[in-house]
Amino acid sequence: MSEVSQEIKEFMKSSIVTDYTKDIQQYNLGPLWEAIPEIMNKTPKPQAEAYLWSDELIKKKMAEAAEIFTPERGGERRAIYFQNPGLTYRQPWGWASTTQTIYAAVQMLLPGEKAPSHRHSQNALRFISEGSGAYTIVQGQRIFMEEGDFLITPKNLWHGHEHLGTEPMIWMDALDIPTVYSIGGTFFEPYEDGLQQPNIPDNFTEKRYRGGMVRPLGDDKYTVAPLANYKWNRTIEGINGLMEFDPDPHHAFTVEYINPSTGKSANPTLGTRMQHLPRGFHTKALRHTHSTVYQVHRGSGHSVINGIHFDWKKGDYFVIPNWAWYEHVASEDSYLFSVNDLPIMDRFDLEQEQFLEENNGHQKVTGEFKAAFR
Ligand code: 1HN
Repeated sequence: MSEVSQEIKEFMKSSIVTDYTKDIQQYNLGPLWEAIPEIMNKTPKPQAEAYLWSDELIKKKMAEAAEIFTPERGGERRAIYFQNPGLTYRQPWGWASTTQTIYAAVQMLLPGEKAPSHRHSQNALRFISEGSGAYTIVQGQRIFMEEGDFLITPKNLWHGHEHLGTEPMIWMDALDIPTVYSIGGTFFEPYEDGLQQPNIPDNFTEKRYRGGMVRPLGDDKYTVAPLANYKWNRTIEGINGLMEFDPDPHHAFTVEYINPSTGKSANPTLGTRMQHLPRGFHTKALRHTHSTVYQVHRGSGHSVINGIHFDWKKGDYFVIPNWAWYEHVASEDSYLFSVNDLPIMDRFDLEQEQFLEENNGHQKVTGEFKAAFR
């Protein structure tokens, strides 16, 4: 914007302008001259903030929730979601998501519990933090889940869960709820009969893709979930292969989960990655249009996000907002699972990326984040 003269600045503050602004607002009309500086940022200025929720806090609150709620009593899923403090109570619909586009939560299912089937127009995914012996049933296919597995439930597929094992199961959920809500595309339907019964073999898609990069004939046609469960042992194989070569300076050793029929992101609107940072590795800083929610799957270290130091360890969750500078440092061998909205940015052709040049690609640290219950 060009320089505004002192005379114009004073005029804009005069009662002629402020009275007029007030006047038109009575008729549900908005003054663009007030709105422009608020909404036309030179670069993305998200309301979502960098934030971290500690493993201790999540475990404590989940244990309390387990005393109070069951999936039958108090809702369909025992899930606690991450409310970004920058978004809390500011969203027009009165609830806060984790980033502008992503809802992320922790869900716990106890032995013997069932979560009834339903379907919705949001795309969903799960990353398993702890436990085994529970299955999710997606369109009649029981998919057994184990630590480190990544599962997708793209939009409109019936899905429910049941725990046949003996230890609590804890996983991360992520959905594109805020995106679908804000564009007016929300549909939700409970299954009429509780938990859907199986009608195809257990772990069907996982078996069909056991070979990895060989694809069953006919699967070149797009389907939403040709592979529904990306097993940890296959993900780690992919990372171990990369580790035979030099790490990427900004991403170390990172793989993306993809749909084998298209090569695009496993979920249509949510990108997902597993990143390995060897002990002592320090990535160079970058920023990009898309936002990211991380779960520390293994290890410990810290990230610097817009100059603020965030310590993290196994079980913590943290948010990198749109266009925030960030870099990661591992104190131990670490594995970070992450969910991003890059497919949405790509769909709108909004993605941009920058690498920090100065100071050998490292930010100045100006403060430290203190997590609750660390
Ligand atoms: C959902 O279907 C699940 O299937 C988890 O476990 C969280 C949040 C909002 C709407 C649907 C699940 C959800 C959800």
